[in-house]
Amino acid sequence: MAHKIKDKPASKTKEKNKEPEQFKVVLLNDDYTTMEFVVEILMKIFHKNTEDAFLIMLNVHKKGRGEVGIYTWDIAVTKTEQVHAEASANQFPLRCIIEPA
Ligand code: TYC
Repeated sequence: MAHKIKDKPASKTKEKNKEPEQFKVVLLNDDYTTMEFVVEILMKIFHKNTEDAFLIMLNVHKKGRGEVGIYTWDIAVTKTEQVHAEASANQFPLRCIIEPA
């Protein structure tokens, strides 16, 4: 597999009686993925409305990276894999990464 997602990092805090750990999905800019495709991905996979999807896409385009949402580990991994699968299927290099929230 070309880009295997790393294992969940060890928790720094005791998990007993705590809310589940949260992780950021961070979208990365590139020069080849179309703005339209990024907006579509944000709507389809992250359930953003048209306006929010456009603003997130533009922020990533200008700044190089940007937070898309905060999720539990399993959901963050699933969404990241969905983005990479859709991007590959459409021959775009679009990537996102997972970071502790
Ligand atoms: N930079 C891309 C372009 O100019 C658009 C883009 C935005 C790509 C956000 C990736 O995560 C991204 N076509």
